[in-house]
Amino acid sequence: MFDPYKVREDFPILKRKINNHPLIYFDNAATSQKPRQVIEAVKEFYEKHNANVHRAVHTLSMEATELYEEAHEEAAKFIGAKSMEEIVFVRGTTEAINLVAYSWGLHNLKREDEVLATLMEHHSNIVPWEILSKIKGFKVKYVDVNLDGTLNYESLKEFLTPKVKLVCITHVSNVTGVINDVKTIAKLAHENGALVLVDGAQSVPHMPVNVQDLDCDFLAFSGHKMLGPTGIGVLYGKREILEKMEPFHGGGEMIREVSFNHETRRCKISWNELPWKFEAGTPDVCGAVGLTAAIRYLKALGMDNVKTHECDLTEYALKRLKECLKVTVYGPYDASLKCGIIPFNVEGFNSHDVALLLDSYGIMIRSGFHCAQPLHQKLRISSSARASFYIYNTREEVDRFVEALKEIEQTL
Ligand code: C6P
Repeated sequence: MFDPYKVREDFPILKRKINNHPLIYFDNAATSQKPRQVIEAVKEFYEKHNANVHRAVHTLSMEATELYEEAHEEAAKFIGAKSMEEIVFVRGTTEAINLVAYSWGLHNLKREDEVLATLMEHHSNIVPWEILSKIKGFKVKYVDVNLDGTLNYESLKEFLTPKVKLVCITHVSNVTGVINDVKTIAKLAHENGALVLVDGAQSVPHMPVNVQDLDCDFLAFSGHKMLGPTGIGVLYGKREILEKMEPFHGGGEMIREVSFNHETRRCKISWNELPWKFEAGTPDVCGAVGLTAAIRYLKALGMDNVKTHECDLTEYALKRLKECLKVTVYGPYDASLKCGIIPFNVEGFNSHDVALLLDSYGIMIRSGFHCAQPLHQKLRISSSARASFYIYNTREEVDRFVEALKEIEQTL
């Protein structure tokens, strides 16, 4: 098991004071902080290796290309993909899901089909499907969620008819932290002839994830939530599915050949091999280098340890929050069912006011509906405050958070 106090030494930002208090960063579900190792990898790339990739034959371009391809290899190993051909670099989870919608959905979904999502999806796993359904005429249906924030598996079985061609499911809810049994869901979906797209934005940074074990067809995640830079993320897809898909964006790098026929005055285009077919234009090379450093950092800690640490903090926080008499916590109280995310409200306060008051104690949390409005509607609340933990958070910080909340409760 790692020592979170030692881990903290790698994160320069954690030395900051905010409003005269030591910074407590509890907004990790929105984005994580970055360790020195990632910051230095990015700096070193720009100082020593910066060039475009897959284009020139000069030394710098070869070095940058090697680093860029190595990042695909690292990401593939991290999630247990069979090869780097299954790893497409995108800007983040949102772009990864849009890629599936337009490269797969646009060409495979018909009017009579259905896409099955759930009421706990982040908007980025709802909106692309609703937009596409307007173009193609298929229906998007939503699996129900129980009042404790867990998925209603009976509702899932009810909705999973042969009309369903794709199941879109978040691995971990960004509001409640609830972990969904995506392995079982993938099995059920496949028995029914549907593909499975897993939104791994809140799982890949926090627990071991193996795509071959889950047997999902697609997995989307963002580098910035797992110690990496913003602007880089991953779409994993099974090779045989990616091979049959049309490209997403058109441009340089994603083609093998564009030949102009002088008689017809048209261009004939053939696509590049995987994964470059889906990576049009100059990619975020530096982001990829930062992602490699982030993955190596997490691997050195061990993803099982990351999960255990967060589970411990969550269990401790849930127990201590019971001392706050005006605080209502949403989602299950059993920390083993979830990752380190705790949504709550304080009686008499708007969630944004709670976040602002906590900020005056140097504590950063998120407030609002966290891009998951249908789930808030299901829980019959318009918004919530949300504390979310990561590898550098400590029980001591949870104590200060609870003490601050107790003082805030007294102000009304
Ligand atoms: N959730 C949060 O505060 P991007 O923005 O593309 O990196 O990730 C989108 C996304 C998709 N799915 C889930 C489950 C997510 O949690 C997120 C991002 C942040 O909860 C920002 S809204």
